[in-house]
Amino acid sequence: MNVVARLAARAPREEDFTSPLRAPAVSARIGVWLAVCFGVAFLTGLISHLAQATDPILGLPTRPVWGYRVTQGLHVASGTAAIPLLLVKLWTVFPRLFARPPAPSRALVLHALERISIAVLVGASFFLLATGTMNAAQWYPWEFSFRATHYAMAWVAIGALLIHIAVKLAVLREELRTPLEEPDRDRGSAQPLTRRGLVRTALLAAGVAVLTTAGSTVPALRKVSVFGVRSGKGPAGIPINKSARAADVVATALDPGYALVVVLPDGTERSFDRAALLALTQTTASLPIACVEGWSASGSWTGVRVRDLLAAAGQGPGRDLRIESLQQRGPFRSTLLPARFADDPLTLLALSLDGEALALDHGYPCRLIAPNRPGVLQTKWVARIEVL
Ligand SMILES: Nc1nc2c(c(=O)[nH]1)N[C@H]1C(S)=C(S)[C@@H](COP(=O)(O)O)O[C@H]1N2
Ligand SMILES: [Mo]
Repeated sequence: MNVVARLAARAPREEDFTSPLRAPAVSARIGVWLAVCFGVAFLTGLISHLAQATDPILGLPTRPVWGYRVTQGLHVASGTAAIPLLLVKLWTVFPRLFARPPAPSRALVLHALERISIAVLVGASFFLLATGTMNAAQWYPWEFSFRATHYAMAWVAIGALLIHIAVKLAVLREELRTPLEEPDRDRGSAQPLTRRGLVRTALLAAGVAVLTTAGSTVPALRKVSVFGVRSGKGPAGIPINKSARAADVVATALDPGYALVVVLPDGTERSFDRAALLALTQTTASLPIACVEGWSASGSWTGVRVRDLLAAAGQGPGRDLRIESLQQRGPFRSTLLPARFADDPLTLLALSLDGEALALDHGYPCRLIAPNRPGVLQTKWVARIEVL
């Protein structure tokens, strides 16, 4: 016998796994919940990806102001809920790994194709849930671009999921109609957990996973969200992602010679020091910072409307803007502000937060804050605004 044949003879068989909890009726029910979580995560992920598009035509509308806060909160919550569901689902179908393939025939080809689509689905799902969780925890032990890779993998996962659902649709329908408990099940069985109990436990675990993390975005859950990252810490109760020190802007932000430069399309430059910004009409807006990582917090920001600043510099509305930070390095030092955001009455260059001068870590001397815009685009320590 060759090595492969010997190993195959020693490997367990599908029939060797005897737990009555591993029933297709259980897999089907958990699968439905899992599909709901994946569907929500996929759609909200598309919204997030669109919101960060570099083309000003794409991207989100400016209302509702809390839109991205809700969609991104849902994105992270549905991904989090999917983790225990996926683990339980995989446990219920684990013995299928040891099913012996059919003899070479058309059936074998179909079998192989189905197995490959499942391998892709499971691999992509693990990748998405793991990298998403690590991103929410701000841990990037990889070299690739998180956003591009997570996005590409989402298409792989959703494609494999649709194939999987299509292949299993008949079985799924049938199993969802099958009662969870076996009718002849001995009431006094030694098995401590019933199938219904397993499904409930999986859903409960998903609920607990969400409740213990969602406080990062739902203030009412803060006390129970023991795993919530960045909940309510930081000046004015708004967390800090990148500190002034980490961005290496402490000296330039505190420099008494600081002035914001507005560059007009003809190349002329207008400078505004902080006193000049404070002398312009001040507007207050209550707007959230909603980070892609799923945390969010609302603040009362006061400062100059971007459109008022442009008017003071002699520039009318309708133009896309490039916003640049004092920060010299890093992907978030510069962002594009499409015209619809620039012209919006709620888009501010904030000078203060909750009635106090902006903290250095929140972007002093001034930071961008716009409605329904991902946190990653709310540029801090603004140095230069270029009219495009
Ligand atoms: N210049 C600059 N602005 C930035 C960032 C940055 O790294 N550099 N981080 C962004 C991210 S990812 C978020 S979520 C918000 C957080 O703002 P806060 O630290 O004031 O809460 O700032 C954004 N603005
Ligand atoms: Mo962020």
